[in-house]
Amino acid sequence: MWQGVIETYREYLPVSDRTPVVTLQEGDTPLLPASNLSSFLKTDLKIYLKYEGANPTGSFKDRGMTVAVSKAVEHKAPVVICASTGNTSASASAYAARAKIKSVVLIPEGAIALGKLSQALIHGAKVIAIKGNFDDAFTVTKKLTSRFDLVMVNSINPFRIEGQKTGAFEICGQLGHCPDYQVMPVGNAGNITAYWKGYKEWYGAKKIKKLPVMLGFQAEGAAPIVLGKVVEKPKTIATAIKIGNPASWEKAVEAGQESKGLIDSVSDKEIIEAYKLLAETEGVFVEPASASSIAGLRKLIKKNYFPRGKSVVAILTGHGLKDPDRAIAEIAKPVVLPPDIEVIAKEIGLS
Ligand code: AN7
Repeated sequence: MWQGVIETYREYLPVSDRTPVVTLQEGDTPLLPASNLSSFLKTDLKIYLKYEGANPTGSFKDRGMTVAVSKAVEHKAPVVICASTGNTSASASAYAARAKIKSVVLIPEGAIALGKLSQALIHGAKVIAIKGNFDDAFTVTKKLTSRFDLVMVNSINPFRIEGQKTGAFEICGQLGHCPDYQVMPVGNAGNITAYWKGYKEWYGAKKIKKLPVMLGFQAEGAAPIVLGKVVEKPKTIATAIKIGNPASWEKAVEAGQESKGLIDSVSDKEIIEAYKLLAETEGVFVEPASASSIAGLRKLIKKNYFPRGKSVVAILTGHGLKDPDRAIAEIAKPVVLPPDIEVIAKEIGLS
């Protein structure tokens, strides 16, 4: 039985016999070959989709949260706290519930997707909506943590990065080798930091013979790393990555540079196109932030960035059901008809 990322990768994680393992059996997510997408994009790239939306709370955050909450319990922390654009709060509140400790989540008022808010509420977190954006919520959370006995479980908590690096281990195991390229969204920049650390450790442990090129994508209206300056009022429909001052900024730049990759941006229009394309061609429903991986991949294919015959893994960080409002807003509504066989048959085009 799969026992979650701590048991599976125990020797590569900062845990000991004294660490109580708090797990929802996260990890072991699908790595789907995406040949329909390759055909559509007219590329010979071998594209794989790492579907992190298949984690227990519907996002990649669970890999990091199992380690962060387990360590918090080991250190007898009574309360975990985070600022969040949604997925961190969903994950933190679920793992805290399982650990029987309290969770507090600070979210930007009116700016997180419905599914994520419902998760934090149902798991019993103390949910506080901040009058401000994510960056404001993050700053005040850090201040609270320095004054009170709280463990912050954002990705500035190094245990989060440790857990999330297992995504890299898993991809290499599933593929049987290291991919040539990896594309992923960048928000607070913890995940690109974690993946790059994971690949380097796996290389150091001689599990893989080379390292991938790391390609990170921010949303155009929230692209501080690309612009080289803090964005005071970030703007994008991809609420998960609506972040103007990422905590792991330097580490993300480092991952891009060391791997000879890049950090670039994609527009909301490109994100929405990729969002629909992925759902229509591969049957994979992701949230908009995750579609920035595919939007970025598409942008680079158009620029002839990739040499022939290479492989690329796209990290799909969160499930589409997190943000149902966005899907409904983008697609035409269902037609409403009476329960009449003739009328329905005509609408389908059968008669
Ligand atoms: C679906 O939940 O920052 O670059 O507070 O939810 O590691 O921040 C979420 C980020 C990508 C960006 N995709 O990852 C939060 C939060 C999805 C996300 C990212 C997030 P990082």
